[in-house]
Amino acid sequence: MRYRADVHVDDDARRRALANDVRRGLGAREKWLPPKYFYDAAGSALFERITQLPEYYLTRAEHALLDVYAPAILAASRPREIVELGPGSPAKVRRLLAVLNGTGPLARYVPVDVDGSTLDVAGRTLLSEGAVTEVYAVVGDFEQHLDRVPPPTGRRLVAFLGSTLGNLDPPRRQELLTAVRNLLADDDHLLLGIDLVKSPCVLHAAYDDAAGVTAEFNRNVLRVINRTLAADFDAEAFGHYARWDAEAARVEMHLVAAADHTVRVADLDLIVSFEAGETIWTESSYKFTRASAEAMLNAAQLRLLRWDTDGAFGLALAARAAVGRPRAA
Ligand code: SAH
Ligand code: AVI
Repeated sequence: MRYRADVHVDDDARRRALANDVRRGLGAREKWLPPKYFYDAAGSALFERITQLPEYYLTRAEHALLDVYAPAILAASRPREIVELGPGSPAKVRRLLAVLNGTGPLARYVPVDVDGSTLDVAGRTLLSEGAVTEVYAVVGDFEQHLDRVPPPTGRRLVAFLGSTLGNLDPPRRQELLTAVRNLLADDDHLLLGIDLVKSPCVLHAAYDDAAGVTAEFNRNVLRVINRTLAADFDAEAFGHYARWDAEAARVEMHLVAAADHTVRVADLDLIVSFEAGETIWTESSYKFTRASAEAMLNAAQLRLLRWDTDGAFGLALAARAAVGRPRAA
């Protein structure tokens, strides 16, 4: 059993979750949709194109940091298994494995992602390259299914890269970090990749690229709703809008209706009305400083051990904080 996939989000579960979120999000006065629905096969491919755009510095910066600091990070964490949340492609874990493989292949790689097709490709590629001995893929939602991560085979490193944590609002990311902490024993570590607060122009360009790939990625959520719930969105009737909110430290992505119109979501028996200029808020991408990252980790009973940065992006290595035990009477 070198490759195993446990599927906790099948097509049916995905459809039910999307139906709920569409009812709630598109029924709200200020319309919204959660960003996890961007990632069907087409959306994941669009995201891969985003990572290669000149304006989208995040992936390049994180790869460069991993190339320089992976040896020190791995010397500090010495994992036998890596649990990776939202890996998408195997490009980043491969950078960690390249360093580890001096000491033999990793015993187990446990990727957790809603997009099972990318997990399949990534897992089988890593096995065929001999970089890992076993892959246990968890096809699930990392906000709901972390309890399905199998018991550890040895010292564990949980990797959450690409600043995907920044796509969650503060209460939800605290919840997630607390759940991640529960995956860690005293000797285990979390490697968190997060994007940093910087010039608004740089941030804005990264989320509104000249070639329009991010706009297509944004519209993809409408295509997912059309296909899954028999809706009749005309994706081209929505513009792409990105804005930096300095106070909240987040880039927001919205879809903007070009004209008054209605959309029918047949499977939900739902009609949604749009006025010209009305938006659907589809994603937040929170940005951090070293101080805000450390405070967030501490609030989840995690302590920062290393902070590696190029000024644009940060890699935080953390472990469980010692929790004070009640004194014996
Ligand atoms: N870590 C990669 C990919 C980031 S794209 C990188 O840094 O480039 C975000 C990934 O997270 C996608 O593969 C998407 O399918 C996954 N994802 C997003 N929300 C998720 C959720 N709630 N549960 C599980 N996976 C999720
Ligand atoms: C996956 N996530 C961290 C990306 C981000 O930067 O927030 C998704 C993305 N949205 C627009 N471009 C890329």
